[in-house]
Amino acid sequence: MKTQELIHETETYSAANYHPLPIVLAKGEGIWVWDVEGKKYMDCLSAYSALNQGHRHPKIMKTLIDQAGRVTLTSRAFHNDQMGALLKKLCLMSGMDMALPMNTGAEAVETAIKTARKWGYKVKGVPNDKAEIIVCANNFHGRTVTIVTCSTEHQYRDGFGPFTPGFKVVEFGDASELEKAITPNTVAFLVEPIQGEAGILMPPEGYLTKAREICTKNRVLFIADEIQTGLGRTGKLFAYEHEKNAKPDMLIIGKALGGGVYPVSAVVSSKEVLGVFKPGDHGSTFGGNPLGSAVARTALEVIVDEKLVENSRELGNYLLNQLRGIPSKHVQEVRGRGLFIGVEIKQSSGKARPFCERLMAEGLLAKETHDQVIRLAPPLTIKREDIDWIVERMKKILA
Ligand code: IF1
Repeated sequence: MKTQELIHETETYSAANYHPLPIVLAKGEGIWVWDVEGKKYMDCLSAYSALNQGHRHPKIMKTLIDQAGRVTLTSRAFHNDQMGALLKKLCLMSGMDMALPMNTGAEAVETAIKTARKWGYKVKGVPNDKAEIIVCANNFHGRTVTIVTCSTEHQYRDGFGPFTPGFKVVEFGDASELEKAITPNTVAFLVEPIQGEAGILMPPEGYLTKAREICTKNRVLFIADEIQTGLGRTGKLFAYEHEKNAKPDMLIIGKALGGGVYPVSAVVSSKEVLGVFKPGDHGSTFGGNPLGSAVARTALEVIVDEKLVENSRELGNYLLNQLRGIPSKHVQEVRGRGLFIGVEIKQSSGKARPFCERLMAEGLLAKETHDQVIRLAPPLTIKREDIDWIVERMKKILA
């Protein structure tokens, strides 16, 4: 079957909750993918940063196959011989004490919300059912009912009520608004260190440090959703490290933790915070399973061994500078950190999607975000000559 037939089949049987570019992928390797017609493309979306290690990284594939030959799923009713080593590595890398493994990002965010509430009642002493969590306007934390409660995007909430009480929204980047929103019942402030879906928005310098300070002063948990920004994407292992003294109380990690093969997510925190859980309080059939745990441990090893964080920082700076040097009347702004880059198209030049379609015709896959922004986020295994390849194509479509 070729492209049109496959798209027709998908559109017939799939709920229409996506509007993909008209391309059907059949193979991936490293930073490259191939469609069913055999045409080769560079993947500059990396499955929304879930493919930081590239497609089918050989070390990760070896772990996947080796572990599949032993045991894949045990449930948490029994211990398995892989989960502990993953969580230990995750804690050592993030400077935390304990982790709680889940599968998808949304589940990890839900877990963080439950943890913060439980901590609020058991440790901080908030009266029952009064816990408040502060989130930011234009956030993206996932798609569950509770998480879309936090969303300020009409479409993400429309038709999905009634919603979960206990959330307050403040402007992203405004620390004084955060401070004013805090009450004695506030248990947490949940934030993306760089807002991804909102269009790769960096907060004003010092915002995270200030937010950390305000949270400490008011005994509010500072929670960073690093599902998209973590594990090297922004040129640091975690994006909060771009600021001084901004270490969160809780880190939410997902996407690239699964090495591009398997959904693995986790909440990582201190003993005081994750220590609130007792057996039976929370769980997941697949969370912490041996196949995912083995894959995730190798996924982390690849990030360290292949210096992907450093590569992201270096080549991200290089790409940012090259893009800024492209003369074009269509570009409003080029911004980003590491290999997490947004090229904002001027309103007067139309939307970003036609630009992404032209990039696709040039063999470069990128997805627009929020109408005006072309997002460039290739696998962190990318090399300098591949960056030059991107720049050539960007020059062509922005001319
Ligand atoms: C979709 C966006 C990216 C996330 C952060 C939690 C989650 C995500 C910071 C939930 C997921 C995704 C999901 C995907 C598109 C995508 C996305 F444009 F919608 F915002 F990446 F930029 N926190 N992000 O970015 O993780 O449950 O999906 O594993 O189509 O919804 P998940």
